[in-house]
Amino acid sequence: PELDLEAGFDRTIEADQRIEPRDWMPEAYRKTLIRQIAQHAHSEIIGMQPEGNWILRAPSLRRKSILLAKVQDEAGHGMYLYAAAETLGVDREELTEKLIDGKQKYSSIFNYPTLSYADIGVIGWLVDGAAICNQVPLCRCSYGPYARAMVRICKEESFHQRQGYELLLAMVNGTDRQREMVQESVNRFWWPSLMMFGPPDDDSPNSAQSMEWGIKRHTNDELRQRFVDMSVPQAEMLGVTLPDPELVWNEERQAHDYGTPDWDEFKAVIAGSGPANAQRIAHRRRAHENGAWVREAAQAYADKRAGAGA
Ligand code: FAQ
Repeated sequence: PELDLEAGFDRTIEADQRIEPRDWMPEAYRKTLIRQIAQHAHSEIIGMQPEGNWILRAPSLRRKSILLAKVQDEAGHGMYLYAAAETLGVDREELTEKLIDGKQKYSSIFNYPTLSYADIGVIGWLVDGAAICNQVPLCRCSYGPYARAMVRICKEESFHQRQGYELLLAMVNGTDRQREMVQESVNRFWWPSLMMFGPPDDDSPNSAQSMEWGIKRHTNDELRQRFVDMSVPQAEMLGVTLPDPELVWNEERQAHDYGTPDWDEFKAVIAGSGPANAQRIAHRRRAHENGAWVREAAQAYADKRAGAGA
């Protein structure tokens, strides 16, 4: 019977249809999805911190309400994604524990500090831009609940990218000092944004299997290339320079050649020693501990209702 089930799973993948929570799936497929969705959910939640850092210092009421809305959206994305992970038989409490114990990863990008308000624009433009490039193909992921969560998330990410670009347009049309702030921020965020796509293909242990299963639809390097090609004309519009002397249009490939990200830095950051790793996890742990009373109260209420119903 296991063989029949496996053949059924293979047929569903082959036909490019969706696997749903109650369907049989290989344990390794389940494990890979839990790993990727949990990492994605944690990224949304930890990703609230770098921008949240500027809410109280936004330069106007308008900027503040935009930023508040964006950061709240990230919380929502984290919630959908934890819910998608829960359909695979794990629970959110367990995933949160793994995050704050450093046993599950979150995106490398959120381990860099936000040093000026220009960073809010650059994160929207480059970080949300990279997220969209990576996530639009995930709307066709073979696992139904993850694919469906991605549809709404991608729509909201598009709004995030536009708000970032709009902020940058305002700044580059402002004073020399504002233009310098934008360039300085682009210099810091460009390379870490390229690293969001993961290690190069020849050093990406999960890609081949995830592509076979229709979880990933493109390799890390394919999506990174797409992002570079998309960002170059946007940088020109803003009048900023991308900090890569090797960045040049390649007529033959009909794509840009670009330099090599510092993969040693990437490895250090995902191993936990990036500029802000310790601070991000400590903050998340504190928030989790301070929220214990809410979880206890919700549990007590649920128990009371269950008791009343019995
Ligand atoms: N950071 O074999 P691969 C957002 C790990 S967007 C940290 O290539 P895979 C929106 C990888 O987990 C950011 N770790 O792995 C937002 C694996 O380690 P493991 C979140 C990374 O899974 C914007 C190892 O390296 N988006 O949050 C990274 O096939 C603004 C080997 O790598 C997603 O998570 C990295 N950059 O491909 C929020 C998208 N790259 O687990 C707030 C969904 C790789 O074996 C503000 N995820 N690793 O110990 C994916 O598409 C994939 O998981 C990849 C990695 C492409 C990230």
